[in-house]
Amino acid sequence: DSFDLVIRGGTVVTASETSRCDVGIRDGRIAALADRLPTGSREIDAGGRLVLPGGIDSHVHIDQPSGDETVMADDFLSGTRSAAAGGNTTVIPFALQHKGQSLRAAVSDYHARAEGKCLIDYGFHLIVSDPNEQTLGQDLPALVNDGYTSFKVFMTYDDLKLNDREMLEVFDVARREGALVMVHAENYDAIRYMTERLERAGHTEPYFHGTSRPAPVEREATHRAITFAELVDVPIMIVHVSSGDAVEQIRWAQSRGLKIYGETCPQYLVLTAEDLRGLNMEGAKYVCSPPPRDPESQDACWQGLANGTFTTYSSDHCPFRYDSPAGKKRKGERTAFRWVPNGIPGVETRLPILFSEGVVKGKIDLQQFVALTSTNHARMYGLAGRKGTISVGADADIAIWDPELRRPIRQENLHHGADYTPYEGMEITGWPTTVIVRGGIVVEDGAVVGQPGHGTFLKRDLSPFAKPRGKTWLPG
Ligand code: DUC
Ligand code: ZN
Ligand code: ZN
Ligand code: ZN
Repeated sequence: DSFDLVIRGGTVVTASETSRCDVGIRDGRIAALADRLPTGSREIDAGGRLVLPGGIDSHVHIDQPSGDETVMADDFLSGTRSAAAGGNTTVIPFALQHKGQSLRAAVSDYHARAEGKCLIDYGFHLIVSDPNEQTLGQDLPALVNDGYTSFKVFMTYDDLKLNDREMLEVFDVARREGALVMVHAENYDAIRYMTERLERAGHTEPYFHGTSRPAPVEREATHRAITFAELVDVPIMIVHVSSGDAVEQIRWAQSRGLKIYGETCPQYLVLTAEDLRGLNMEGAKYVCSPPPRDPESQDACWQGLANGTFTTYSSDHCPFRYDSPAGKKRKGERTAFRWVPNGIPGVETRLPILFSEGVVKGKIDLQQFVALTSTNHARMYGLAGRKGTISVGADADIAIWDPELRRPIRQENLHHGADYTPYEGMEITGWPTTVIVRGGIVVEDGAVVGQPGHGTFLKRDLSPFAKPRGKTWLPG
């Protein structure tokens, strides 16, 4: 009954408390939490450091082809390497269904991409883009049953968007199966109209990406998604919320007793539309959707994190290389913002940014940090009990942090496949130094030492958050 590993003398933080104790690990699980545990086969001195549940990033895109010539900058090796270096022990990327493809084929495809490559544990959300009879009647229910208990729908993008009726149909299946729906809420037609007007006026630089999809575009779609969720009686998660307007919609829905959840991301806390300016195509480095907005929007997102409107804080890691025709810089005539792939890298910088800007600057406390970056993700996405906390019996997924380590974010120090970071030069206080996944050391004193294949696929339980209220407007 000795331990494989003992983490000694650190300050252990969970979503509910902070305490000084040793952590004893055996067979990949946390076996004991107490003062002065007996010696383990291996020991880590965590004196002066924080011992946190490993980060869970429930919104990342890895090795996700988009159907045109763009190529995502991370595969499952570099993506999970980068995630681990940033203090994460689990990621939940997406398995995207292309139109005309069966959902099952999409899932097999992503398993093949991930198999043997991951340094940390992973699950998959589904992206439903073709809600035909096969998808809704058979594949989706079967896959939910197989542990893919959440899926995303898009209200915009030519290749992905669902119309209102399709949204209702998909929501209805989610309610019946107990799955959690994630919604990308932006109004497709409004964006198209704005984009065409901007292009006619010659406004095609990356800066105008933001102008083409201002806050009302997000607010309207958020409200519409909430309305459908109420009609069908299904809980939904509004992902990557960027504006005070959308935060208000979510808060309004919550105050009416609806189960509407929200997620925000680092880019909405520390970037603004001004970052999309820049000579040549430099602004393309910041093109993501929804776009970064203004200081008032940043404040609203911070408030949403502090007051519980948001349940989760994720990266929306969606990396493209900047200096590449397969990435942000397209060749020939296709230099207008409409051709810039949407998405920015951030899985490695998510936690340090929230720690430094949030905890160190007093906007949130350590308990909130752990809840927003780990515990709530586990609860929201069916991993509670196994992941997201430091308690006896849970997987030994741990990040040891040096809360005083101060250094700037530099591309040269990151492990992702992108060739830039939108946060270059940002001063950060507090970095993860050692990361442990199911008892295996994946990052040691800042160096990635984990092995591809150590990360395993996670079948997830139904989310307790996805339980309907029991009040539907649906007939019959
Ligand atoms: N939505 C995402 O969730 N990620 C990247 C781009 C997008 O529109
Ligand atoms: Zn999205
Ligand atoms: Zn995303
Ligand atoms: Zn291993």
